[in-house]
Amino acid sequence: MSETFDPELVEAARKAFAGPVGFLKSAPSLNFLPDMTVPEVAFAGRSNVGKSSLLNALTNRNGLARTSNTPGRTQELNFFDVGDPPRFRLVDMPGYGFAEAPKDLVKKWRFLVNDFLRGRAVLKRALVLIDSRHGIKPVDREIMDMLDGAAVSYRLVLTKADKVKASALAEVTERTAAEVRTRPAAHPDIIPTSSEGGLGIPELRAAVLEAVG
Ligand SMILES: Nc1nc2c(ncn2[C@@H]2O[C@H](COP(=O)(O)OP(=O)(O)O)[C@@H](O)[C@H]2O)c(=O)[nH]1
Ligand SMILES: [Mg+2]
Repeated sequence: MSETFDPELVEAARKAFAGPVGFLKSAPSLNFLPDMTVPEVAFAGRSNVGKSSLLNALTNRNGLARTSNTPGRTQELNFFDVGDPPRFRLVDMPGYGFAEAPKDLVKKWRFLVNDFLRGRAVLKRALVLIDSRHGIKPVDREIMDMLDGAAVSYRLVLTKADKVKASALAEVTERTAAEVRTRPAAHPDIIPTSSEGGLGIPELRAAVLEAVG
């Protein structure tokens, strides 16, 4: 179940992420998407799952993606270029599942994400972030349904692994893997990560590079 990545791929990925990384643009609607010039990998997850922290850990830059304790309510797609000239692009998708979200905001999120997933030819993979303490929640199943429906291949990534004991991490990893086995577009292996401790970060970089390869 735990996956081993080719050391050469891991090293190539380390180098790719060590180079220039920059914020490209923010798209509040599909009219503002950047041109489809390079392959993309999108990051999805519930608000507060640790998405911004993970983007920062991957790129080794503290302030690249904003991190905070307050669940973000901005419904935007944020694009980051990796490499100069850009070799690939990371897409920070709007968080979902925050409490007291007004219905029209949820609806807007659903249309924006669904249209993006269905229309983005350069989108190679999505990474769906799951909090190690909570496992897959119903709102995560909704985004997985959208990904399966749009035939966008995706991987599940556990976040905040440092917050649970090793035994609990093994258990949630197993449980998560068991659930995605039935999903057509999901990769069978789960990557446990910690943005604080660095667990799984080299592997996640490798998974990104593999997808945009
Ligand atoms: N212990 C721990 N805390 C984390 C980790 N990743 C994120 N956090 C914390 O979780 C909160 C939400 O993180 P953030 O990256 O803003 O989540 P986002 O809403 O998904 O972008 C912040 O207080 C982070 O410091 C992690 O790997 N370990
Ligand atoms: Mg964030």
